[in-house]
Amino acid sequence: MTVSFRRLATDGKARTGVISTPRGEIRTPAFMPVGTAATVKAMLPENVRATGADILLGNTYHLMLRPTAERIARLGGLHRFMNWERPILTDSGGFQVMSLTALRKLTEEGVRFKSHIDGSSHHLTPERSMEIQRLLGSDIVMAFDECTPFPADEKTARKSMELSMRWAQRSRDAFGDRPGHALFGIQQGSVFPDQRAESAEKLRAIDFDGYAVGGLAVGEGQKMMFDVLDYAPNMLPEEKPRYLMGVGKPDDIVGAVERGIDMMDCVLPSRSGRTGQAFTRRGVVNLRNARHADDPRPLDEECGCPACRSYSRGYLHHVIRAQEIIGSMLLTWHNLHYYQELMQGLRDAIAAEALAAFVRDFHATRAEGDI
Ligand code: PRF
Ligand code: ZN
Repeated sequence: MTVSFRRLATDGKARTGVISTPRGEIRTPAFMPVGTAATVKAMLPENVRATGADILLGNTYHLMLRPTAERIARLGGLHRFMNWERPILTDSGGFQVMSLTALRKLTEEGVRFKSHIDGSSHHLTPERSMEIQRLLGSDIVMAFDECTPFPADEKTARKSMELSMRWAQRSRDAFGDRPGHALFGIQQGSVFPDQRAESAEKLRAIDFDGYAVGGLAVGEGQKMMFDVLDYAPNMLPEEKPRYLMGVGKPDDIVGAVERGIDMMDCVLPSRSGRTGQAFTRRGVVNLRNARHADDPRPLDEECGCPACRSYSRGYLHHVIRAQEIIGSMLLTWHNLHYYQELMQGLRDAIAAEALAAFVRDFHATRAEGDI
């Protein structure tokens, strides 16, 4: 069995469909919760599933350092290891090396770096990244790339993009033929349309099972990101899934889906849950705020998650302030539930060709800032 993408409906540039894998179907547009260290922090896998997630994201960088890909392979692969039998997409490691390590050296061959955990030395190359992602048993493997930092001048961006395209070919060659597993290429090119086009051309010539838009959400701001998303996804094959890496806030997700993106991942719902920030239809609620201390109402009256069904704002405020573990659990659950409901709303709206009305209502219901 192979990995395939079926588009079921479109509305403007937006698409809804299904990615089929031997480990199950992924409804698109899809939001992938981040399970960096073989866990979606503060959540049991069955609870992540209960929020509506079809697929998780894992990280080559973290897992190669601890507990190592070889150990995970010996223990039956990442799915068995973390008790998540559905699809897993793994990022290829380069992005995390560049954002998490202080000591690193980038060459044509790959990137040498020292672990942020124990200072040990490692060398990550396209070939080693493919090997690690194979040992993990990842269903969707990402090509090894360099996420071009922002801002970059045209010359620097071009050098970086061209390196990523040579690494994309090496990733393809090293990945080989693995039925049931998919390899996605990653478009770079910063904010330069001609470079995005050239990157897309190179990736199409190599031929991937899906294509990511990389190098965005790196400090350029939403307006500039949307400007790039107005043209970059169109350059990628229409019949393959398009994945926007590391995005984003709810309004980023809505804007990306309107522009033809099918998959996204972000630490925001899980990470901000642990600090007491909750996403709701009406906007962001910061439960650390003292005004919630005596509030008997639920976080969100319309939400069906455990945090909103069984607890008051006063209780959530207390457990977050007291740094009780259940505070992280409840707010992560709520945020992931909210994100997955948003994705279901987007899928339904696209299927009904009513995305414009959905987006209008989405923005009309939300307040700017803390509510
Ligand atoms: N490349 C890879 N992972 C990523 C990115 C990228 O460009 C981004 C950019 N937002 C997030 N994660 N491999
Ligand atoms: Zn809730």
